[in-house]
Amino acid sequence: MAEFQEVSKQSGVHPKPAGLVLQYGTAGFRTNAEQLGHIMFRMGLLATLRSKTTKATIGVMVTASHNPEEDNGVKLVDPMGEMVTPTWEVYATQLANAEQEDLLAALKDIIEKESINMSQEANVFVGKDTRSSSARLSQAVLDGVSALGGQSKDYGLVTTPQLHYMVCCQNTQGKYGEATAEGYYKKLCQAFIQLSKNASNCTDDQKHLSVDGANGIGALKVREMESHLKKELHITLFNDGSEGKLNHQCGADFVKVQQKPPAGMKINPGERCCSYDGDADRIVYYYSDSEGIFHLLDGDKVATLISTFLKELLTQAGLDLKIAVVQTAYANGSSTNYLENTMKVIVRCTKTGVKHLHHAAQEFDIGVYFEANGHGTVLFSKAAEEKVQQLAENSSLIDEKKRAALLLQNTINVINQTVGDAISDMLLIEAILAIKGMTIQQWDAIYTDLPNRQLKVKVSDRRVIDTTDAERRAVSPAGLQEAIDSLVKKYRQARSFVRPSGTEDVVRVYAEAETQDSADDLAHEVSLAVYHLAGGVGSEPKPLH
Ligand code: 16G
Ligand code: MG
Repeated sequence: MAEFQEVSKQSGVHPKPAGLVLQYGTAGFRTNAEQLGHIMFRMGLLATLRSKTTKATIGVMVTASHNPEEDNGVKLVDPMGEMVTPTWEVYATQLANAEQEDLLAALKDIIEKESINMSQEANVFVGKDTRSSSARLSQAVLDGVSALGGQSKDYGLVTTPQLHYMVCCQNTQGKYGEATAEGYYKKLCQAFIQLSKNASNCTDDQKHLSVDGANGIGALKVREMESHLKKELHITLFNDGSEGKLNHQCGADFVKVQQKPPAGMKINPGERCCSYDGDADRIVYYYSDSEGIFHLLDGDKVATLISTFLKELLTQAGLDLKIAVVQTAYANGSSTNYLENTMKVIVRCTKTGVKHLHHAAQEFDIGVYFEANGHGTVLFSKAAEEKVQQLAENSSLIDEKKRAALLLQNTINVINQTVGDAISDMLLIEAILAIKGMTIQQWDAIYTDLPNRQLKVKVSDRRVIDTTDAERRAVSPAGLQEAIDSLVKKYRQARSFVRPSGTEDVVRVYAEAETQDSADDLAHEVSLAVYHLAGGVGSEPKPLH
């Protein structure tokens, strides 16, 4: 067929190394950048098909998030700015792994299965992070789109959530916002400034925030946004990419995993600091106290702050909307306990990975979802947005109700509802702290995290571990869950679970308990159980102490 001639020709420019097999993981393909040329070209093809079948614009983001600079990756964005639907993740893997001579057959197979009308027009938005390989790889995506006759728009350097935002704006005909960087900054910053007007007596000190940009795209974009903030927030930017290496000893992942401040950042005691990850879809906060002790406020603390704020506003506005917090098994037990028993909000637990949390959050009027690692946002249902809007426009309201309705309206506008967004989350958090007149120490004191430990165990095939109950219980291999249960019983306030990683060839072990020593011991003992019952390779896991 003539329409595939260009595909054949161009695919020769981006050949697949024979035998190479890659999976569309939890959040797309991710590996060393040298291996990704063919993947990018093929994801350009796939996005074009997805666009034809949805009759909407599709996004393709070239990034490997918090991974090292040498890696790269790609994720597909569906019409409303959400992650691509699971059936198409399967197509992505099939297309990516078809040997060079089988590519057209694999492509035609998808066209047939989805009954795609090839004369339908296609539009694809492409974005990339700051990695040195990203320019070449995003060009390969663009080649894929044009090989199938699709139209593309290259947004160049953008954060992952910015690309999600653009896709949603485009497919809602501008109802969600204007599909430009300028439109994004204007919408978020205007809402932030409106929110900030409700902060009384905010001093310059309280308006100050230190940001670790992970030497990545988030740093560039926060700088671009600064003029829109009209001095309502004073940002000191560290790790802005001018010297350091992307994600190297900095960024949200480093800070969360190492539980220490990033390199390259000057921290004064008590000062509010935050870190983005390499594509700015995750954020964590932290501070150092007067004794120099480091305190991390992770995604669970963020979810608690935001949901407390929203719940108070709903009460003040007299709105009866169902609010829930969605977490994963990694959420600290103290956060779940506080949310359920003190705040009395509905809490849901899903499997790891943003798509699962996002999906669960959609079931409520207001769904606040955060992974402990800092990835999350707030979703408002159409009905909830309308109710808030009506209330905000109601001129006969008494002051307190009106104020609450307007705060809710601006919260809806400041938060990027398409996906977790470090910049947007930061603006909402900063506004809430200012409005509540709360210091980071007071925020941290809402509840105290249970000490916890995460470990990795190498096994010969991590697929032998199968889990249920949102990854909180192992159903295979036989005996593993029983072993974990009896180990957990030895410690107070203890909990532990294991799951195969979706991004690395390891089994992850999580344990929490009343003291750090107990959490460490439990994590080690559970690692040993995994090693012995699930085919551990290499030497036996060593105790931490
Ligand atoms: C991906 C996910 C993240 C999840 C992590 C788990 C997205 C955008 N990212 O980075 O949400 O926490 O994988 O990794 O969904 P793991 O399976 O290796 O533990
Ligand atoms: Mg990321």
